[in-house]
Amino acid sequence: TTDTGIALVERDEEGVDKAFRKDVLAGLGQAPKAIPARWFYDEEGSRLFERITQVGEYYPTRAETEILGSRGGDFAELIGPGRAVVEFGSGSSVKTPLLLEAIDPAAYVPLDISGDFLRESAAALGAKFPGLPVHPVEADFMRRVSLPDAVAALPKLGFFPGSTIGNMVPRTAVDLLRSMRATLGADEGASPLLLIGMDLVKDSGVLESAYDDAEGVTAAFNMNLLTRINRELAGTIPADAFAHEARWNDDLARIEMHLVATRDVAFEVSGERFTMQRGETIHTENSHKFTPRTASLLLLAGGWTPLERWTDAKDQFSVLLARA
Ligand code: AVI
Repeated sequence: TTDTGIALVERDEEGVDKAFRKDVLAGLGQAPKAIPARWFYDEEGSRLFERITQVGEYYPTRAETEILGSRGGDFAELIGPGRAVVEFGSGSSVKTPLLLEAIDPAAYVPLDISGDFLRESAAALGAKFPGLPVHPVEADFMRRVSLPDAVAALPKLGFFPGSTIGNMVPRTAVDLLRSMRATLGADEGASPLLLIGMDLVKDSGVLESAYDDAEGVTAAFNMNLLTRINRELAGTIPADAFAHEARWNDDLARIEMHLVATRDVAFEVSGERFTMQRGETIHTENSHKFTPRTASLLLLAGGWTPLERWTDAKDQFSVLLARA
């Protein structure tokens, strides 16, 4: 799997992230080779991802921001004031303020595995909305999370922008949607809502450019995984023997990112030896794209009933509101 998943960091005596080593060794040892996309996001990877969101070809961030910025009236009407907004992943970006401004929430609860991101985004949001109680929770939201007592009695709105759900294979995406229901109290009889961003199927040329921009930022983001492996896992992977590739897999409706060996190579990682033939790839990411029907089906499979759906003016990206 190349899923974006998260787990609390456990290190060995040498400070090596054990899960990273396990995933990389297992992923390089299997055929075809694949490493989970979550390992892109070291400091450099996170910085490169921020740059991706600004390149011309990468439309999702702009399109989703357009939707959130232009549908405030609808959000106010359908969601209403007084909810605790629980954001899955830290929202220091421009997107979260757009939602908070529109619906006048009673509290904001950012959930993130990374305490650093969490504190930064909580502080930024707190400064922007001085009267709003902010309760950051450091947690792995792939599992059910206990929310702070302070928001126990409030109705909840889950917020999961960015089409991050698309980085998961359907089975994992459904598990996450079900965990979100549990985190938001649906199993205790509450009626939470979920506002979620889901990218749309479109012309494969547009999609492939979005994941292979002319400036090479996405290529650098993909290649940075090799740099990270070499640095953190005593790797000897020759970066000059690999090239970035973004391919549209039409059967599975997803963009796949691969690192393609441009010649036969042999290298070591954590003392283990691997060989690759020219043309063989390491599959590093899936980014699933949806149609209105597949988006609805996925939500339904995860225990959520779609209520409303919005797209940007160019019909590139969708934001859906669902109830548990
Ligand atoms: C984080 N995620 C939604 C991005 C996406 O579009 O799948 C990650 C990304 N990978 C390459 N470009 C952006």
